[in-house]
Amino acid sequence: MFKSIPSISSAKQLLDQSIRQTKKIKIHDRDKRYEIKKTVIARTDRFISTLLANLESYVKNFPSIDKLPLFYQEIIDIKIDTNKLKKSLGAIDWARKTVAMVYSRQINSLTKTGNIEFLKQKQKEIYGRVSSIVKQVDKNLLFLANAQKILRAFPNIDDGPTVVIAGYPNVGKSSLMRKLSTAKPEVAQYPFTTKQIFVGHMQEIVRYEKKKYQIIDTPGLLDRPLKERNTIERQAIAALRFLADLILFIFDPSETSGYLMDEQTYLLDTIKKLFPDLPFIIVENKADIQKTTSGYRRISCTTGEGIEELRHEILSILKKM
Ligand SMILES: Nc1nc2c(ncn2[C@@H]2O[C@H](COP(=O)(O)OP(=O)(O)OP(=O)(O)O)[C@@H](O)[C@H]2O)c(=O)[nH]1
Ligand SMILES: [Mg+2]
Repeated sequence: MFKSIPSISSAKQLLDQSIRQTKKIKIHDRDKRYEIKKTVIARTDRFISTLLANLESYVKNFPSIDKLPLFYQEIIDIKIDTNKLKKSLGAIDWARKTVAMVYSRQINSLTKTGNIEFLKQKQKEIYGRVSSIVKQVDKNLLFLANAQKILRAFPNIDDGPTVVIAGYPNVGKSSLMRKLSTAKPEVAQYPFTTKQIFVGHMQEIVRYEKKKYQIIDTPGLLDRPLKERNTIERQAIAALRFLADLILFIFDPSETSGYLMDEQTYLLDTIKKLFPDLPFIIVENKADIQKTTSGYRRISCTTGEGIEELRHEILSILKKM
């Protein structure tokens, strides 16, 4: 999705890179003075054009945030900060325009003069002014470099039928994802192991035709108001809000997760209120160590109990989407 964004250099790297491009340039002329003049002009030109091409490619290859699917817009705001991202892109564009303007104003004095000392002095002046413009946006370049790394690591999401797994931390969401799909998110015995959403797929052959459904593992949620939620939890809410056609809610009645059933039940009620129009499948995991009489489907990611029946139920709902 965001693979075309180039990696972003710092101001110093950009300037060094652009200078390096000029080093090998040498224009030959029988007249020594002309030779020097043409070489200085060609080098300055290459320095500026390399710089402008880089700055332009940064701005052009960043996606227009407002045109992205809502889920990506929300995740960008959570993980990067949309306002700061827009400001940084604006600053880079300002630098590009300002460099181009400075150069277009100075280029005449380079071409018109016959005085070599003056020419070299002018070239130095242009390099100095341009360098200070680029250095002014160094912090913006740094911000974009970090944003680019985050964006490139984003999973690809399609708009096909999607089930989103939700529940308290440590209840076995990622373990279930590993059972139901080919994706292999990390599983560990502490809360908030999963820090971002993971995308996997479930497949089914219907009359010789392969059908693919999306399954999404999310970070754990605590039962608390949205504004108190941390950036990890907010990603789970964004997945539920923008991607889910079906919510698969997992309880851990063994409470080995560290969370009481009461808390988990409150969370389910909260999520049901947030998404009243979505279908839910509610399961109790860790049936190998705790059995209840609640009547919810019991599964165990450890022994595999109930997993195939659950797969069947998920597919039968997604198939109708
Ligand atoms: N006994 C038992 N343990 C399980 C079962 N499923 C998961 N676990 C264990 O529960 C712990 C948490 O599992 P995860 O799959 O990482 O849980 P999670 O909900 O993804 O956790 P977060 O990503 O932190 O929200 C791990 O130690 C798992 O081995 C199960 O069916 N039975
Ligand atoms: Mg997890």
